Amino acid sequence: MVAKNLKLLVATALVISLAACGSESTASNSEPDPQSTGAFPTSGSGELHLYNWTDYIDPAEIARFTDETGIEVILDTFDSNETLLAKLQSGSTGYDVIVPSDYMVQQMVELNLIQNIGVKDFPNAKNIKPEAMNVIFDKGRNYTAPYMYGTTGIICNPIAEPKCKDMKSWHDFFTFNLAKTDVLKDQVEVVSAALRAVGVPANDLCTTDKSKYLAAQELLSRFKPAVIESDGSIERVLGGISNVRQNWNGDSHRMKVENPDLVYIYPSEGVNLWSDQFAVPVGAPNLDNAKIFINWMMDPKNIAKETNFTGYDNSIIGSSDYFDPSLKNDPAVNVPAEYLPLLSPIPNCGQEARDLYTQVFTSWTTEQ
Ligand code: N2P
Repeated sequence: MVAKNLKLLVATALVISLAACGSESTASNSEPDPQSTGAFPTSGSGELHLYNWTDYIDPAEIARFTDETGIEVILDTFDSNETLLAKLQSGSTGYDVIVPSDYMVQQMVELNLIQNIGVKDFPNAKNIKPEAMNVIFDKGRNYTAPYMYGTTGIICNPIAEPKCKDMKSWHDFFTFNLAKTDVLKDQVEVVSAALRAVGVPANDLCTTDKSKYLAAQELLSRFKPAVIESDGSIERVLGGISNVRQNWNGDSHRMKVENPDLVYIYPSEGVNLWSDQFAVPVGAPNLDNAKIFINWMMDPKNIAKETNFTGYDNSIIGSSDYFDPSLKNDPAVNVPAEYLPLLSPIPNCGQEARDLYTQVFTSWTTEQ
């Protein structure tokens, strides 16, 4: 039952991805770069520079990886795909492994920012679930390996703010204007939710119809959250600084473990389903260590520890055998069947729509 739901969730994403791909370009299927071919590295030493989302990897697992491999991990963090992209575009970063989301992978391939490392030939690539193998942003898995995936909904503290219990939709979220409302600092998440709230359907979230963005902008201009921030949500919600928040499901799960009164809401207009990926920037100084790290993370026991830490599901076969029971019992993580039709992949838009997202988000955050 549980496994079936999780499988359905990913399958739903893939079916919709394939259906939605249309004229969007897709990552190429070319052979690995000559410099990255050869036998798989078996032992390590030296360093690995990891650039990851904030609070998105278990420090104890980093330590265990170092014990097992001799590779020291130096961690730096970011708060959005756009921050990650800007960092990579600013020039040589020294990072060996980065963690972009699905839609950003495709942009990074097109911009020649990440390299074809031939993930499909890694020893643990056999553990990737079939439905996560032939993904639209990296067909056949050359550039990326799966890390966590999840959804973006609303977390509500109904004891501290009884009115958030009545929120059924993104429209409610943006118009109730409750005190202590908190929102992601993420242009794709905020603008796509606002577009949904003004009636744009999931399969049209990359529209270039300016009237839709004007409607979203008008809605947003009357929305005054107390906090616009992606990081630190767990502390704010558990500490009573925020009572209602646009939130990722894994962070929501971690909050719910501490405060079972919290409710994760699946807004009726639809919910973004995203998946984060390991990738290696062009020019990474420690390519072998990057491969060893990514392969280590595709071991079911190792990735299960990350799921248990982050609260998000993953796409590695056999890892759910090691999941904490709290994950399987939480509707924020194990999506109830009735909500599955609401999920659609986070939009991977062309440049024109991306620019419109940026315009709406920038003018809204500037006027706050
Ligand atoms: C958790 C990071 C979630 C990543 N702090 C969302 N793509």
